[in-house]
Amino acid sequence: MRKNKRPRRSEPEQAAGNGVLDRRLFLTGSAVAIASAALPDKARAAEPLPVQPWMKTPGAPFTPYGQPSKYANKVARVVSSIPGTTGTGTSRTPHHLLDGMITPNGLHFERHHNGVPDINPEAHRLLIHGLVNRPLVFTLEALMRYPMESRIAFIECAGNSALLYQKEPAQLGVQPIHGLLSCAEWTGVRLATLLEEAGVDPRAQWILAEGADSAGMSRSVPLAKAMGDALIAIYQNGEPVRPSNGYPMRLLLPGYEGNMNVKWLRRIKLTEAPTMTKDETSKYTILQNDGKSLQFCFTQEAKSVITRPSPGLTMGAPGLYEITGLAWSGYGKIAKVEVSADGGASWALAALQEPVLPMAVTRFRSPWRWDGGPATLQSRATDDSGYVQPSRAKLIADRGARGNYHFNGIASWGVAQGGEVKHVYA
Ligand SMILES: Nc1nc2c(c(=O)[nH]1)N[C@H]1C(S)=C(S)[C@@H](COP(=O)(O)O)O[C@H]1N2
Ligand SMILES: [Mo]
Repeated sequence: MRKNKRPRRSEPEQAAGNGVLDRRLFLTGSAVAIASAALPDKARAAEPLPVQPWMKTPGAPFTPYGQPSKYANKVARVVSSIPGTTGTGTSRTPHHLLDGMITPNGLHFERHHNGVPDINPEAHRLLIHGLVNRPLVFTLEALMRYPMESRIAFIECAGNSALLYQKEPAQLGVQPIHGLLSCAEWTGVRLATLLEEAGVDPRAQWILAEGADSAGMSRSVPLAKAMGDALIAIYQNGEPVRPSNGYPMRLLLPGYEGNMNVKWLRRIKLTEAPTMTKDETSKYTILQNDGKSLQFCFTQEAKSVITRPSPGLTMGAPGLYEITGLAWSGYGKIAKVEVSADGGASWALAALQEPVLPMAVTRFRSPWRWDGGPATLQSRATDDSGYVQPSRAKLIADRGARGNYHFNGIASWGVAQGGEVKHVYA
C-alpha cells in the first residue's frame, strides 16, 4: 500500500548554478517521483475516470491523407511575405510546440524568392551539362530507377536568428527568431552517381545548381561537395518532397547554408570556377565592419537554441522542469551541449538524445529545478570538430553586426520572478 506515502528520495544533484540538475536525473526514477508529486490530479487518481461522450458513439471515418488534431491547430508555421508579393518571404517552424528531432513536412520552414512553382513532374527535366564527357537529361521517372540513399539532415536559412544582430533583443520567441531551421529525412539519388555517369572533365572544379522557379535561384557549389554527400532529394520524411520544399526534386547539401539547397532543381552545370550568380554576389555575402564582404560562407556552424522554456510559454509553479532544445552543426556531429540557468556563470552538460547524427539536429535535455526566482537560460553547443558556439558578444566583436547572415551566437531566455519568459541579451 503506497497510498499517501511519499516516495523516499535523495536530493537530486546540482550540476550548475540556479537549479540546473544532473543530466542523468531523468534516467533514474527520482525525477518521476519529484515531478509527479507536484501534479494536482495525483490525489484523485484512485477515483474512476468519467465515461466521455466520444466513448459512446462510433468514431470518425478514414481519411486518405491524415491531418493533425483540430485541438493542435496552434502547432502551425508563422508566415511573413514581403508586402506586394505573394510568395517571397518565409514561413517558420514552431519549435516551441514540437519535440524530437524530425520536422513534420507540413511544418518544415519555407523560404521562397518568388513563390512555389506548380511543376508538372512529367514535364520536369534535370539537365547535367558543362564540363562533362556526355550531357545527360533525366525525367523524374528515370531518376527514380537509380539507387537511393537517405540522410537525416537539417536545413537552416543563412538568415536564421539574424534578429540577434540587432542592438536590442527582439521581443519574440523561438519561432519568429529561430524558426528558419528544420530537420527531415531526405531520400534520393547521390549527385555523385549522376556526375560519374556523365563523366567529369578534369578541369571541372565547381557546379552551378539552378532551380525551375521564376526566381531562377542558382548557386555555385564546389565539386568536392557535389561528389561527396550531396543528394538529389525526391522524398522528404518518406513521402514525395512537398511542393514548397522543392517538388519534384531538390538539391540537398548537408550542413551548407539553406539557399544552396536549390529547390525545384532543373540544371547542374560543371564549371572551372564559380559562376558568380546574383544569389552569391548581391546576396548571401557577409558584410563586415571594414566594408568588405565574406563570400562563399557555406557551412552553418555549431549552434543551439532552447525551445522550452521559451517566450510565450509561461512557467507554472516552481519545481522540476525540463530545459530542452536543439543543437546542430554543419561540420559534423554535436559532441556536447551545455546549459546554464545563471546567464553563463556556470554550465552543466545536457543529455543528448539518440540518435546523434552529423549535419542533423540533436535534441538535448536538462533537468532544472526552478525556485520561482529570476533565471537566464542559455545553451552552448560544441561539435565533434571541436568548434564551440560563441557568445553573442564574441561573434559580434569578431564579425560586426552588419552581416545579417550566419548568426550562431548563444541566445538567452530570461525567466522573471513569476514565470514570464522573455528574450534577453546576457
Ligand atoms: N529554386 C529555389 N531554391 C531555393 C530557394 C528559392 O527561393 N528558390 N530558397 C532557398 C533558401 S534561401 C532556403 S533557406 C532554402 C529553404 O528550403 P525550404 O523552403 O525547403 O525550407 O531553400 C533554398 N532553395
Ligand atoms: Mo535562406
